[in-house]
Amino acid sequence: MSSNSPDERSLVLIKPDAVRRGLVGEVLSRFERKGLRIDAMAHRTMDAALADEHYAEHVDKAFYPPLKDFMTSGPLVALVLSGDQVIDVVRGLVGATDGRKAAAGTIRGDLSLSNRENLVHASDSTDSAKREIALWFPELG
Ligand code: 3AN
Repeated sequence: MSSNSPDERSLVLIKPDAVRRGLVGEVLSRFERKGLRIDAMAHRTMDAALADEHYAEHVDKAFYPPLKDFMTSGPLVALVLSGDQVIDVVRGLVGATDGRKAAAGTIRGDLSLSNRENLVHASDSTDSAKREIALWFPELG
């Protein structure tokens, strides 16, 4: 990205397991210490319709029904983060999907033992970030 391009944005969800376990501050502080900016933040509970839209690419997968139950099971914290190459930077901080396999030093590697209850969602491309930000924070559009 050239120096005069606007910084990227990523949609991040600190999932209900992180809220229940009291890990919101821990997760947020990792993003802040990295130097990323918090452009928006909201305490929300995902309903069924929002889950189906957010996970549109997964709705037909076998793991989706329990994932939907989990994601709608309690409040989460939705964030828009920005910074240089934020999408890849955040995916690196979060770690591999399965917390049992994620590298030590990552959020999932340090704090999750599950591939469903894995604490954080983070956009995986600029297209998904645009779509997800419009879904969660339409006012930023
Ligand atoms: P990531 O969040 O690492 O981008 P995706 O987009 O492949 O992973 O999957 C979305 C979410 O679905 C994951 N964060 C995880 O909670 C859940 N998930 C993915 N794969 C599985 C699986 N095999 N079994 C249970 N849950 C899964």
